[in-house]
Amino acid sequence: MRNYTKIKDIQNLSETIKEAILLKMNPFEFSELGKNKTLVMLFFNSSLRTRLSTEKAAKNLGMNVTILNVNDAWNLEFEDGAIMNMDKSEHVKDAAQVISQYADIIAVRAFPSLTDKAKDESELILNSFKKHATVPIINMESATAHPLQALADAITITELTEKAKPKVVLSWAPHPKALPQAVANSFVEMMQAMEIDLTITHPEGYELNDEITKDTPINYNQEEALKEADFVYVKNWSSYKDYGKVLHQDKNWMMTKAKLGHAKFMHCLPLRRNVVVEDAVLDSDQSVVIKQANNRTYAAQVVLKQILENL
Ligand code: AN0
Ligand code: CP
Repeated sequence: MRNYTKIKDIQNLSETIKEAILLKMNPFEFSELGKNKTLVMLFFNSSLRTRLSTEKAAKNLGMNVTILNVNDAWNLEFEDGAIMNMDKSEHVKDAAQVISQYADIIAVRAFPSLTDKAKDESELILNSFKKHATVPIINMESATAHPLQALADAITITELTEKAKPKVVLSWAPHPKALPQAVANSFVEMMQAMEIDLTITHPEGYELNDEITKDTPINYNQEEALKEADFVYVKNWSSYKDYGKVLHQDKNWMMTKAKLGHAKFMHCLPLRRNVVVEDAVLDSDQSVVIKQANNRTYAAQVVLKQILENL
């Protein structure tokens, strides 16, 4: 693997999931592979899981890790040809090349604006690093995708399913703030690439990009969609059509124990308790959110391993 900016960068998904599960059983087996190699992680936004699990994964492979909260550095310009006489002190063209002098792999977290759809869809920040850095790039959640989360989710479902083709439902949840579509997008793409019977349920107006959902069934009736589900993945996202808007926060869409039935409950975290999902679900054995969070390490580790092997 050269870069991991999108799910399609995975050459063989089922083999990669198997490899991640093996790494989980023996995390230090390749502790020489990353020796004297450095991962630089750049954060334009907050993180708990991605930051800690990716650092842990890199260290399991023997790598050195340097983390930069980009707000602490110089304010970056991304526009080509900009006359930089305002507040931006350094161009990404220079910064990306400089960071490449210190890093063997660069990982980037950069959320969308949720105000400028075209700019967000151009993935300006992630793609600027991809263009100007001279080392591989890993996406730690960009404007439109969160492929490390989706890989951890794929590992989790693979570990926990007893069926050849489990039914998975992606169910929208209310949230007071406008959140990205990134987690939902990557989850849908990942489920489409697996032997999964996927249904999406959300209120009208919250349709995701149809270039991503393609022919995946969308049911506006949550109760109907949830019937016979083996896994229910709950996530809020803001409107894609009315870009970045919170159209409403209909409390009826919160996940409850009654609605969940016998399914396992999934969420990428962080989440707001008793807004997105009631305590009774999260505190029950049906919740697998902590397993998902644990698998973030092995998702990151298998990606780093495959990139290191290709350096
Ligand atoms: C972010 C999101 O929804 O994309 C990060 C999730 C991993 N969530 C929040 O900002 C609360
Ligand atoms: N799930 C996830 O990516 O969490 P963080 O935002 O805490 O990294």
